[in-house]
Amino acid sequence: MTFGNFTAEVSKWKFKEVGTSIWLESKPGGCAEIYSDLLYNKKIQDPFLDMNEDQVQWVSKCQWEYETNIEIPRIDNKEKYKLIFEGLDTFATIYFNSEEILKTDNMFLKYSVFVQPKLTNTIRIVFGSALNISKMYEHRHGKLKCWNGDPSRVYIRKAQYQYGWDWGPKLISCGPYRPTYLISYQSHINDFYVHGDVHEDLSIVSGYIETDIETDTQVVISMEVRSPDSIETVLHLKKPVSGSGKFLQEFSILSPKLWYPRGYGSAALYHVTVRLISKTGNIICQVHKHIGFKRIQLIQHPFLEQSGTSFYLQINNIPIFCKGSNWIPAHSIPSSVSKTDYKQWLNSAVNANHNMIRVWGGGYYESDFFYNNCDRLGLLVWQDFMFACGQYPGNLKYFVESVSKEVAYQVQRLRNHCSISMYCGNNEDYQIAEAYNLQWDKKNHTGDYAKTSFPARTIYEKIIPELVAKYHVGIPYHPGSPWGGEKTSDPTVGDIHQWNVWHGTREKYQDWYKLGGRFVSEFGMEALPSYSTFMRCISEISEIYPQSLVVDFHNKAAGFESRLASYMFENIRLRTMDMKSWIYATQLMQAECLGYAIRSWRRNWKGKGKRYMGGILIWQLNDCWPVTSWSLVDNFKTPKLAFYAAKREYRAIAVGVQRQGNELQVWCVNDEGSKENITLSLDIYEVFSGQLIEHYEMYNITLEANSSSEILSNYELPSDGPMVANASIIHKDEVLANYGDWPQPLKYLQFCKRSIKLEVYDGYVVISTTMPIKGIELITENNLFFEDNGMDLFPNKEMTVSCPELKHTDTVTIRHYE
Ligand code: BMA
Repeated sequence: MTFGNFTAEVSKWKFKEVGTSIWLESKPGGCAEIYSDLLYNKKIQDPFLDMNEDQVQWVSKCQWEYETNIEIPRIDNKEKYKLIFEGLDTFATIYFNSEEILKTDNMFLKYSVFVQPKLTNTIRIVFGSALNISKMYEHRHGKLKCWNGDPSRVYIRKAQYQYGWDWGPKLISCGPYRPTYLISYQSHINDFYVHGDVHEDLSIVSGYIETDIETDTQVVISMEVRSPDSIETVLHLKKPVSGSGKFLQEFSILSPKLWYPRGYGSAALYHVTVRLISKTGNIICQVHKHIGFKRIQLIQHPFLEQSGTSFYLQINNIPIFCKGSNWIPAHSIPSSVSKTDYKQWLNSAVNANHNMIRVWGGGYYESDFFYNNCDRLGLLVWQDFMFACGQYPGNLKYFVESVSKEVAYQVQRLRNHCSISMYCGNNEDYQIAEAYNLQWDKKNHTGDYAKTSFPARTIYEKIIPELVAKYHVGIPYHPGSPWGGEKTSDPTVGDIHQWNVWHGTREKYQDWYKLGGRFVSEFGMEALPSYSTFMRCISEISEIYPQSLVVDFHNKAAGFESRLASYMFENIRLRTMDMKSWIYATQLMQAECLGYAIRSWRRNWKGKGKRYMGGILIWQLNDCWPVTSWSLVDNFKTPKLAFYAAKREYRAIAVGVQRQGNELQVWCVNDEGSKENITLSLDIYEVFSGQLIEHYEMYNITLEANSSSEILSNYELPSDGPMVANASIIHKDEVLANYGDWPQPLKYLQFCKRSIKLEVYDGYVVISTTMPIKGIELITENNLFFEDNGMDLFPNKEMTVSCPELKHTDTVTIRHYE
């Protein structure tokens, strides 16, 4: 917030195609993009509806211009006037009162220009066609390798997913997509940064506040740090200054309240305010930030009993098992994502027991609002730089210069966010190098790879790490995702993307336990979104069936028919192929698949010196349009059943069961402190009849702190028919964790008729059964959110499922696997 000076923000643009004469009003709000503006004016059909995406491709081939007037309250010759663009997508020529003042070519940069305004001013921006320009570069420099989208995309610094992805439409937009404003000042705080080093015994944080100011006169900088609970003023200092520059103020805080990721403590944030104060004591300018302090290490040490090295984060001396998913842009048109949307999306990550989210490299650097919320929620952010699945032209001067500015700017912005916990050079560009045999000499560490066919190594191995080390000291940097070891697929070093389920060799998901790595930063399975989502994106009801043209159009994954079909046919009994049953079946399959992976991989978090796996990130949390994809939650924020599977498996305490032939192994993962006097209760039921065959209890179990504990290694199942095992971890009558392990594949199971008792109340339902039931889905007509869904239910384990908006008069229907 600024005082004294003024800020005039653009709230409304008008726009037209270059060369035409009719101006149209932009969507109100000040952040504008061509697709949303044309849609707002009903000049195009909704690209998310039916197959309209194909009809709107002409838009990206045109040039567009945006114009607005900006009024200012006064002109004072003593003041400076600066026009600021938080984000321009991408090739913009900007005119201020008819004079050209700036040309841009990078969507990820903030631009500012000093101007001499009048009381009323015109800003006009002409946007070139990014598609035509990237094609022009490609024509000039040659076609480069890539997966997903038009390969010319790698030549320009624009959100790559807009060129089309295996979950997203091709909508190559343009426009002033982030805020534009004019500020005036005599003295001004451009920014400040708080750097804090936490001592290894956590007893003190010491560092500095670096304030970047501009001033012609003598002013006083005041720096105030208040404790996270706002009660205590930890620091309040004033310092006179008489010129522009960066001012450093050292500080230290004894017994600091540190920032912890979710599940490990509170995400404590100090309140830091920097002010400029005039000679007369007036506040001229003030900037406020919420700052957290953490000690972070990426632990990569060798093991005694396994090859390779660990790969996990240690925060405030606590080893953290990262549980989360990958974040893609929440909309094909970035400015369409509202603050409410961001909050809801991040809350869904929290609701699914995430402690980490990976901002994937094919989108854009998110707004501060996104990261502020991650800071507040204690969500660790794995931040990719914006390169994905491509051979980038790291040998071209214009490209390297633009990237260097972008990285320097973004790191200096992001370093204010305590949630940032890992920087990563790119997404899968090293895999591209492997797939296309690009020249990648692993012994060459000169930092100059411009003459090889993999010139972007200079960016990932020299430019970015140097800038991260300069501006955000102490945050781990990883050159790529995946990266490490002899090959990017090496499961013993660094992270891997495990796509041999779905893509690759199409392994069975029951074999996930063989497919882990030190950190799996991507793996996934597709499922259809909900029926209501199809109702909203397909206008002809006759097109809403599993194999229809339009349903298929809303799936962009290569070979999805055979991949989805093979996992379905391997696992799930299909009694009918009507749309609702197909949706349920694909969602159940996805939920089973992801549940298997998380359960078996968390088992490898084995305690000191044996942290064989340090994290799991599901591909992907969200969608950018209505589509069948790997997401947990669809574009209209309706969770799929896999959302709940992730939520259950990511709980702080979770029990796992693995079958080896006729024997069961049982373990329990525990992210909390150690727990004693734990009981394991095992109920074995015959699947068809649902009859209880055996009950077994084991007492006095200790769950080790922050690790998995093996409980049973060879419990023999009765051999007369398929059996389902229900394992519960109990402490003094409280069930801490519960899981049902069914014979695989599920398609061979037969059941006698099941019944579920359902009671509906305001805000919750109670369900119970006399026989084990798989995959219960609770549904209301208006899609209300249940806190759990798609769950298994066992006799004598009545479940209360909260559903805050439910009324006792609502109709709740139930579907389950049979
Ligand atoms: C990964 C991602 C994306 C892609 C996904 C699904 O490798 O990095 O590029 O969308 O797989 O194929």
